[in-house]
Parts: sequence; structure tokens; C-alpha cells
Amino acid sequence: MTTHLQGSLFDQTDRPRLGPLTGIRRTVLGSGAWIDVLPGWLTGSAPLCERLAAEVPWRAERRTMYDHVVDVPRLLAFYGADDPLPHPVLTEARDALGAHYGPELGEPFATAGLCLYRDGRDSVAWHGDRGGRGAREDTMVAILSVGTPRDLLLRPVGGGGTVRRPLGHGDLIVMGGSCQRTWEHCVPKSGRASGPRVSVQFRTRGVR
Ligand SMILES: O=C(O)CCC(=O)C(=O)O
Repeated sequence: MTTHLQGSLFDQTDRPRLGPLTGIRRTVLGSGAWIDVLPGWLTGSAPLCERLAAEVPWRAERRTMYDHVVDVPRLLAFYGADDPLPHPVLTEARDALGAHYGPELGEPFATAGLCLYRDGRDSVAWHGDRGGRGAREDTMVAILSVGTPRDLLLRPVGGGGTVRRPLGHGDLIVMGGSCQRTWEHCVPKSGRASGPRVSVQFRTRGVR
């Protein structure tokens, strides 16, 4: 049984629940960048995704491209360090990540950015999280994905092979080291994905 099939079966349980972080596996990407991946960290992802999609105060993202301001095809919400998160399991996730990565990261995860990909037509283009300190300093961005899996692609800035990770059903990925400066990532449109996916990105203070 593939990890993702297992993930989708455990996905339906009512109460979202986090597992231990002990099974997380690191892949060194190069140029000081790495990713840690833990499939199915959270069980009960499907009802959590439904609840977040329905209850979070989503807003459309607009971005200037050339001379035009255009809609980015996905919805967003941002929770600052002092804002209560929209579900207790997200607070639990942020704190568990902070405890696990604290010694290496040197500071806690503080903020949560949420993105709703309503269906396979929603996407985000190639970018690094280089707002604020992310432009100059190594950091970590931890992403918990619930709902229908979508591919997250990573490639080195300036060209090179692409790494593809399908993420949904409670999967965790942590992008670390220089990843936001020396690599970029995107979620391309998908003809296959039909259901919604919510991505929850935990970042340190001053990184966007
Ligand atoms: O959907 C994702 O997991 C990636 C989100 C992302 O790259 C971003 O919002 O910066």
C-alpha cells in the first residue's frame, strides 16, 4: 500500500491528530538547502481541510505583474505571532515543530500563513520566501498540507533538476538552510487534482 493511499484512509477519521516527528527524513538538496519530509504526520486531514476551507476568513491575493495587478489563483489568510490559530491542532503543530527544531533553528516558529487551493486550477508560481529576513538569512519554513495532495516542486535558483513532492493528507515538509534563497518552489496547476487542499506554513518572526 503506498504512503498516500494509507494517508487517504486515515484521513477520514473525525478528530485531527498529530503523530510523533521521529520518522522525519532529511534530503540534502545542495547549496546549503535541505528538506525534511514526514508523510501523514496528521491524521484526520479531510475534515480539518473542510473546516478550514469553510471557516477561515480567506482573502484573494493580488500581485503586480508587469504593469498590471492580477489575481493570484488561490486564497490566503495570515496569522501573526499573537493571533489565535483557527484550529487547536495547528497550535499543537506549531509548538511541536518549535520543540523539535528549536535547537537547530534557534528560535520558535511564530506565524502561520494559510493557502487554500480550491481545485486543480489554483496554483502558485516559482518563488522563494524572501520577504524580510528570508532574503538574507537561513531559516526554516514548515508546511503542513491537508486535503487533496498537490505537487510541490523545488528547483535551484539559476537552473538544475526539479524535485517533486506530492503533499496533502496531513503530510509535513520543512524547507531549511538556504532553501528560500538558493532554491525556489511552486505548486503548479493540476488537471488531476479535483478537491481542495489547505497548506499551513509556519515561519519564524520576520520571514514572509
Ligand atoms: O502550497 C504550498 O504548500 C506552498 C505555499 C508557498 O509556497 C507559499 O505560500 O509561499
